[in-house]
Amino acid sequence: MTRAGIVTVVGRPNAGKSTLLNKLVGEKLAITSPKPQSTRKRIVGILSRDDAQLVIHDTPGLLHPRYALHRAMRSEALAALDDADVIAYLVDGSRGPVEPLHEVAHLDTPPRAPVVTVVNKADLLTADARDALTRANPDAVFVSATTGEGMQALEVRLIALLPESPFLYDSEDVSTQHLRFFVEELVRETALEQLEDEVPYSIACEVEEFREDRDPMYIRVVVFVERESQKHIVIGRDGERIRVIGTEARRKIENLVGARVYLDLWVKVLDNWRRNERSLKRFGFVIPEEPSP
Ligand SMILES: Nc1nc2c(ncn2[C@@H]2O[C@H](COP(=O)(O)OP(=O)(O)O)[C@@H](O)[C@H]2O)c(=O)[nH]1
Ligand SMILES: [Mg+2]
Repeated sequence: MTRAGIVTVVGRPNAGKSTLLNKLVGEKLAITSPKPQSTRKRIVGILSRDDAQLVIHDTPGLLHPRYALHRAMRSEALAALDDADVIAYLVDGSRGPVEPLHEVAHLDTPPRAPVVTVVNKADLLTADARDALTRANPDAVFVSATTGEGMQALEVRLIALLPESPFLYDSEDVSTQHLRFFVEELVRETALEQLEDEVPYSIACEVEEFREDRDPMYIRVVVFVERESQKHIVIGRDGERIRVIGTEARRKIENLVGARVYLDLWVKVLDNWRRNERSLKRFGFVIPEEPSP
């Protein structure tokens, strides 16, 4: 008898959802950042054990939507909640008491799937803080997605709640998403690391050409920004900043694909794309009909 199903990880921005996905799967699939809202689309990672397969869906943080991109991100997180067989509700333990999921997600009805409350960043907790959280949340699992503390216990809890089912994917698979998507994400993560203020949030990346048959592999990525002034910032004086982004991103991509890569980066302006539904659709975002509350 095997168990298999979807484990959806939800929570506020910066709780450590993407770090947790990477730790569970043992691969760097999802980009992570101290800057909030780094995850915009669902990321799927697959963890296969002898008798269980967890198809883990990492989601954008639950936040109050302020513009069209946020609405798409929130609707993606809510859709992932709907798809879940088990929900891992991740909270940052260092930020005080655990708020109920339905409040954080503004849900009218409780989710269908069972919820496991996961208190993350246990490595930052004093003994007293941990005691208080344990008393208030006796069923919570304490983990640290960075040190790996509590991962085993979490896995056991999640597997016990999965339905009996044959494996949904080959046990060798680590994701259902294409290499191109991960390449775009790695370039975006690197841009996030190298840029400050509002610019990181204005970045979107799109693979234009992907030639696996060449050595080195040829990959052209367009880095979109929202305004001309941001383009100058991303390129930097004498092209210095885009060169640093390119070098760093290429290293990460080479790690992922296990081959030499020639990364060709172009910076273009797509006016106010975060607020423009047509641009968002072009980047593969699904905009809900009605603005969410
Ligand atoms: N100290 C500590 N930091 C963590 C832990 N998990 C995540 N972080 C950090 O929290 C920040 C946000 O992580 P990320 O996974 O991007 O959060 P997400 O927005 O929920 O996906 C990053 O700087 C992570 O390195 C943890 O267990 N302990
Ligand atoms: Mg994330």
